[in-house]
Amino acid sequence: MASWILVPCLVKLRSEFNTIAPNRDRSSDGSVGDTAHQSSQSDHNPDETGNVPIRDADKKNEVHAIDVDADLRTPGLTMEKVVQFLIARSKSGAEKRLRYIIYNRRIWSASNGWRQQSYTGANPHDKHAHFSSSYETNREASVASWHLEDIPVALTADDKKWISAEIAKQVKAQIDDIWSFNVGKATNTPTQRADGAIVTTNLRTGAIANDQMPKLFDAIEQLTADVAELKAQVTAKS
Ligand SMILES: [Ca+2]
Ligand SMILES: [Ca+2]
Ligand SMILES: [Zn+2]
Repeated sequence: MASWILVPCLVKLRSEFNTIAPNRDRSSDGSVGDTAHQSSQSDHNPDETGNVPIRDADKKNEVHAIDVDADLRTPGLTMEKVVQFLIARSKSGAEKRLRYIIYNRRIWSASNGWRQQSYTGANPHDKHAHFSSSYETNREASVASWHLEDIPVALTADDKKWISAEIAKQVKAQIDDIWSFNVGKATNTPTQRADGAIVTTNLRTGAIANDQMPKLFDAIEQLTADVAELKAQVTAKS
């Protein structure tokens, strides 16, 4: 049995790395064990034909580990962040598909409550992170989301510049609408555009009637809502 497959849960994990870091360096990526791995016990070895720590319930020749290059080439996103995110989810019990993670001279294992321990193996794992999966049929087969897209990524200087400019632009547009008394445009319905014209005239002549003031408040509320939505977008990005 020469052929092997990578367990689906790790195929999914790798594809999520590709989604959050499309330009990541892949030169230290790996799945199936090389000759060096084959001589020793490793989750990188196909489990029905190679030396692995666990005998599973099926006869599928599966590899239960991937190495992911640590260089994600994505501003604000580091392998450390991804590793800590997966450890936190595993620790909380939300994620059960991993057995252990090795990264940058440290190892975290399910069997040890995901406590950090120093890793003293020959390879320091500073160029890649190693993810070993469960050998339980349901877990290894699960392609449910790993939620890597939820990892908070710091805003770059360019992001911040863009957001500031965008906020300034939108606020200015709304204030222009209000200060040019184009209340109808700010609230953007035909009736209100018509009402807005009346308000405009009356404001200019200083003869605004009380029942027209709510239109102005509507416009201001719209401005507040737009700014709140922008803030939400900024929060989602930060
Ligand atoms: Ca198997
Ligand atoms: Ca299996
Ligand atoms: Zn590895």
